[in-house]
Amino acid sequence: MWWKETVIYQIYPRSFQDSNGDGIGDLEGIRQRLPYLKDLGVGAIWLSPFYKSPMKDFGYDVADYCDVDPIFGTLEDFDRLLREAHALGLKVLIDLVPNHTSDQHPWFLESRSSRDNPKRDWYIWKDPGPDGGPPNNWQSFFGGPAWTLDEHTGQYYLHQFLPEQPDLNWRNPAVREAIYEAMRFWLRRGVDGFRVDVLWLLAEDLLFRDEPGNPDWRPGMWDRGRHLHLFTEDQPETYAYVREMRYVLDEFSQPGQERVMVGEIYLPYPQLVRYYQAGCHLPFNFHLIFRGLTDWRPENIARIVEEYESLLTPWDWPNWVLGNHDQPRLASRLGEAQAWVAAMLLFTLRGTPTWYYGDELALPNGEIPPDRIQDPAALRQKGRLGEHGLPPGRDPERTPMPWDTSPYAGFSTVEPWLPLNPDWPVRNAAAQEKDPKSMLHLVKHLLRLRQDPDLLHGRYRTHQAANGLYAYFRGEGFLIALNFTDREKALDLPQEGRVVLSTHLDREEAVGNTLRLRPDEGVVVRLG
Ligand code: TEU
Ligand code: CA
Repeated sequence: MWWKETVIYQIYPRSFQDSNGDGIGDLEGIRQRLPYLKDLGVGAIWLSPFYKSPMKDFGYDVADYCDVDPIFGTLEDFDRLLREAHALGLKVLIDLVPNHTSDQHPWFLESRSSRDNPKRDWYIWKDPGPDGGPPNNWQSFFGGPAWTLDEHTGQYYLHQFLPEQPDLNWRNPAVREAIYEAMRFWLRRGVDGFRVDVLWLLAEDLLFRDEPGNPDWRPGMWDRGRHLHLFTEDQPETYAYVREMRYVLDEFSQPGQERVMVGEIYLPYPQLVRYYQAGCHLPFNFHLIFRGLTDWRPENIARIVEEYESLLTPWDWPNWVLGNHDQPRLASRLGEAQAWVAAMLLFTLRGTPTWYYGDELALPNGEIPPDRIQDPAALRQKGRLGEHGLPPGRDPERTPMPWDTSPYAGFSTVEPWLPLNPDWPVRNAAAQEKDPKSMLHLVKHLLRLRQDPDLLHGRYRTHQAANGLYAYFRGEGFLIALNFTDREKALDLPQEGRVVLSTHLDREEAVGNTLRLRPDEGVVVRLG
């Protein structure tokens, strides 16, 4: 099945390629860069939202599920992009944002117009609490209460994110059918599936109970962390909604042409894997992001991999992620040398990897002057979403793709919406293309190598996870050895083999019973 053998490349449309000189990336820009993606060797692209939107959360506030925002182009531009991607053999996933709409969506404008409007029940309205304040203690992801009072009708509406992103009422079958119709609109156009935004937040507790306090919360942490989310996350009803979405996808699926659902789900493994059973093809596994990159040691990474592998049934296909538009850049979290090692890890684990645009250049976090901050999450709450010592908000990981040394790095002809990485004159795709020892070339080599059936489908088995070294087998044919340190290491091999790829891109050679690894080196060994 294609989605088990592909690599998904995430594009943040605002930041990939501007084609009309307004400093903001667009669909036509992405189309022009398809050859780059084909040459890189990825098999699918996922586009973050490009729907009509007031852009309060840069497209995650949708005002029309069935149209393209003029900033990004037109429906014709989309169709052309899809057609050309398919002609190159690239699948296209788009971002579905079913949990909430924009407050400017016609559904919400109707819903808020009066208490007896037929669309009132499409959103979640509640009377004020006994003290006249919000109905309960639920907090938004972006700071402050998850409730905003609508003066005109005297009730509060729920929003897990910005007040400009009211939550839809998923218990209402008419709401569900409206979202499924939007899915069909894009499936008929030919999209290969959806990355579904905040899939684990679709339902909330029907009794609207207060959430219990989080004993680990300290002042200065994000508001959302004040409570344990027993009533706003991962409610049992959600599984039924996931199943219904899967039925919609299956209406349009044929063998070899499955339309797939990739679910954004930040949950511990035991809860995460239940989404497989509900029908989600790939519930995003973010554990390397939130437990791995924060504690980058072989013992820890091996535990993250083994726990996951042990919970999957033969029907569940694994997947791995190292970065996205909500998380600091990989290269800034690990340092460039270990980012290369992490790339080798991601592309040689069992399962479908998702790669964030620019990470193939080891793009660092952008430096955002205070007067150029764009991310609403950063503007609403100081510090980062829950983490310490990291840059404010999500702009640093959303800076424009540096293509070459022409003005504005070939991204645009004017100053881009976010600043380029300061080192763009040397760190750009064209420069790395010319340098056979660049990270770009490492990624290309890894993507070609992983076409081998053992790397695609062979089972995973840990060989060693100690002393700064992490080594594992894939199938019968491969051993991957990763040096997490900046010191030389040696590893005993169970059998002889051949180094077929080093992260240093400078050796291919036979190895006997001892494998020597240089500082920050990872290697793929073909056994036998
Ligand atoms: O993200 C949901 C989400 O949980 C993150 O914003 C989370 O708060 C952050 O990763 C913590 O570091 C999705 C989208 O990916 C995000 O861009 C949107 O802002 C959000 O939903 C609302 O649609
Ligand atoms: Ca543009």
